[in-house]
Amino acid sequence: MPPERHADQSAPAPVSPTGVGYEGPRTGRDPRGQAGDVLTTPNGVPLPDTDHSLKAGPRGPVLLEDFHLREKIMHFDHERIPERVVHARGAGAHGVFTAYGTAGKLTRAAVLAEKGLETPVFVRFSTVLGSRGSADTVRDTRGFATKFYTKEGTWDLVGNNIPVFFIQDAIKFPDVIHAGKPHPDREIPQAQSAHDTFWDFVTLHTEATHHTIWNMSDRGIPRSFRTMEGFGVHTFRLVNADRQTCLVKFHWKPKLGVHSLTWEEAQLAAGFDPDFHRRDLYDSIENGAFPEWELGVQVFPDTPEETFEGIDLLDPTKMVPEELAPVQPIGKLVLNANPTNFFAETEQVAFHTGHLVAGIEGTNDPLLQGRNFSYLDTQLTRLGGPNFTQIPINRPHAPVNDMTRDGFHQHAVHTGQAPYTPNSVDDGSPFPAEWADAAYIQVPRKVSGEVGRTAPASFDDHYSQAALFYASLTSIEQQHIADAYTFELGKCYEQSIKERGLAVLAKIDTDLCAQVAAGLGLPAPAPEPVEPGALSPALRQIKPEPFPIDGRIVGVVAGPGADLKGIAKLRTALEAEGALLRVIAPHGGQLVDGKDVEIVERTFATGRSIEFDAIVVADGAPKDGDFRAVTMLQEAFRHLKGIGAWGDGVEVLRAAGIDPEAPGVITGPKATAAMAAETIAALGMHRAWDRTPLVSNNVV
Ligand code: HDD
Repeated sequence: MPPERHADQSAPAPVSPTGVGYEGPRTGRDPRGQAGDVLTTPNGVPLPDTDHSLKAGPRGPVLLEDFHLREKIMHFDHERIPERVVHARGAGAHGVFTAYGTAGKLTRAAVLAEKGLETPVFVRFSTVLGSRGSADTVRDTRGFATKFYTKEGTWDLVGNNIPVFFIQDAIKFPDVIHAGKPHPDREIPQAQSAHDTFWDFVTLHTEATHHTIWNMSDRGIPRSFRTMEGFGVHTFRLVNADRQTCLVKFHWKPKLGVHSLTWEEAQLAAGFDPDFHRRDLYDSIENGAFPEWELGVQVFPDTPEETFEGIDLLDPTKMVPEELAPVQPIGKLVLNANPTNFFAETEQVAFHTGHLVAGIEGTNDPLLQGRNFSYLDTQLTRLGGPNFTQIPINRPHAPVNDMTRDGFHQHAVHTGQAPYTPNSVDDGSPFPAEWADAAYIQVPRKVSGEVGRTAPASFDDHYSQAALFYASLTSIEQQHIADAYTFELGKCYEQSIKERGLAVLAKIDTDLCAQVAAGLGLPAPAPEPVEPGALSPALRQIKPEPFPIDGRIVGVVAGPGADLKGIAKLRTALEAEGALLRVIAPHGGQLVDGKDVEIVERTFATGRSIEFDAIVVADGAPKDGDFRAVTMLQEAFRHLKGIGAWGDGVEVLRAAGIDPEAPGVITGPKATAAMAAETIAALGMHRAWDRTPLVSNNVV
């Protein structure tokens, strides 16, 4: 069930960006407006005027007695709160998690174990390095944080779209972030890893190698939040009703498959639509194309060594290939409602790795243990005090009966006289919970060891899984990695940093190292590749099978005189599959042909290839060679998108230098059902990968 929505949340009126659909000024109450008829102060005092300050005569000085002026400006002056120290840029949505019941043997946490149980959730996706106003499509890791409002209290799964992390011990977190954030003197570059300090750190601190190669892969530039995998990264411990334990790694698998932008698309989007991912999430939910993921677990026996097939489960720079431990589906997440207010929900939501419920525990992963401190601590500055669990978006959906009191922004009016235990004054309440209901009780485990700033020997292997990742990918994905390293190291100024970057690559793959060295114009160091072990094809995101196309967008280039009946036919076929069609024309407004009418949703001025997953030219589209239309088509071709044309639209393709016989180009005399089916098939494959040899290097 979608969460109940206040009137403010109703979808915007269907007015096109070009003004079509506008029916004149609204009459009556706008359902999206604030509730209440009369303007008041924050204290509820009705106001006749909020446009003029109180003055001694029209040209006179403003009077100190203008309470309204002072209150209004005072509040405005304090509207901003500190942005998150990392993951400042994000977008969120409400949804529902439904357990399949398949985890019943593993955990007593009802949220995962109880078949069919629906738990409300709020999810926030983010980039890591950029500020709140930075672009969505930069190369970076993405955050994937889920707050489960379970009946037994709140559980937060604070993950990323990459299964491993840069560091093995939380004590290094300030270092890696200081290196990745903009340089402290000039505060540039914004939201980028392509600069000296980042590469300085990751080439000196080589445990970052594995995460870095994932960032350089297509995972660093997702097509959409909806097409990202999510990972809990750490190993967690599940406890069942019989107090038996197992170790697990959490995986979110997107229904639409894992897909990425091309590098050129990512760069174009950062300029043409810096809100690219945020918009996609919002629009797809408004369009009813609800983003969906399956939650799965890799399950490992809880042995004293805490290893699986030789892989140290406490090392967050290591993953476990799915071929060794398949991901077992345990539930489904559907995001079905946008926030009502960005600040109140997306900005104020506070996640915490220590928010665990009965049946789910952490492990001794030193990165996780440090996080368990940081996520509480950071909210004190960000949300201004210790009572942030009382902010509406953070409120548990379980009864709260704690003994914390007072503090800044205390909203509860606590009753009783004895916020301590044991007590007799309040009849001894609250009473300790039964084991079956309670969390934060460890299944007894022995702890021993010499105190020291140390790490296990297995943490010294920094390269084998980076080599495994690279070796497991398709040659197209490998090429993208080589291009990304060449770009990023090429942006560094220090020669020694580039050389160290190559020395790291020499351990991952000889050919990769040689390619990057050639791109940098430096000699390749002597190869010393480590053994990658058995390959893991599950790591590939280019797959042979098609994925659903919900929310994918096809742009149709048209204009006065275009075949509107053909456009309508194509739209019907696409909408039946959950995709959308947008008409692109030289000017805004409508295209009319007798009774047929098409609303122009993008003009040659406002449209750009990046927002379309395929572009089709209609019969009768303009043939004046408008460079904007030509650019759009050429970009779509370069980015391996589905391209189509019917009737004399094919001439427009030819004039743009596009060979109608090229792979992934769909043409025909009319907009037939067969043509629509081919377009749908092309969208399902995400890109026409076999066109790759025809397009120039370093852009896709
Ligand atoms: Fe973190 C935010 C994910 C390591 C300290 N982190 C934050 C968010 C995500 C992650 C998704 C954004 C939450 C939101 O949307 O509000 N972080 C991770 C993952 C990590 C990781 C997957 C490694 C596996 N983080 C990590 C370490 C530390 C932190 C080692 C500190 C020792 N992270 C923070 C933080 C943030 C945060 C400073 C900033 C804002 C916030 O927590 O609420 O506490």
